Amino acid sequence: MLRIRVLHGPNLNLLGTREQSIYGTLSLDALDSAITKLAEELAVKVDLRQSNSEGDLVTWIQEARTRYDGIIINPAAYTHSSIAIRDAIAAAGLPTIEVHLSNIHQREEFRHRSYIAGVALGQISGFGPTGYLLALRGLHDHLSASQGQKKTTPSATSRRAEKGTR
Ligand code: CA2
Repeated sequence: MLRIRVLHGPNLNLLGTREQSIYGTLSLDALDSAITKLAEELAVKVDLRQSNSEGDLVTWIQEARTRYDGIIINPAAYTHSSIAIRDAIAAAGLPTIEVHLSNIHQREEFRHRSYIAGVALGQISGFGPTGYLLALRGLHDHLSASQGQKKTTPSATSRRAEKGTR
């Protein structure tokens, strides 16, 4: 079973309570329920967490390296400032999808730059809560394809072993 860690950054605990014209009316709990429902359909184990602290996010990304197959993260405002989160994602070496509810490229100039995009498998921005579901499907397909390849494409070492050569 594929395991995916989903991380929500600072202030996303306020979803549905304020700034509804930008971030919509869905609460974080309702968003997590929608993600969990799709994960069940895809037979993916998801672990969902939110923190307002950069350190928590870094720790959870580090932990994911040995316990999960991929990460979905909305780093919220840390997208535009956190080299620590970028470095943690690069060090974890897991396929990671960056999600934003709003289209960050249509908003203020300071939101156009993402420190995360350069180490992410991809970025989804502007689709609201659906963005997380697109990310889950995309990461599921990516991981299934790469795991399938591992099973069907023998490594050079195993090819040599089969042939009895070195
Ligand atoms: O569009 C996104 O998902 C963002 O990551 C959201 C961040 C923002 O700093 C990024 O530029 C884009 C802000 C999250 C704050 O969420 C709130 C939700 C409800 C009420 C207030 C803030």
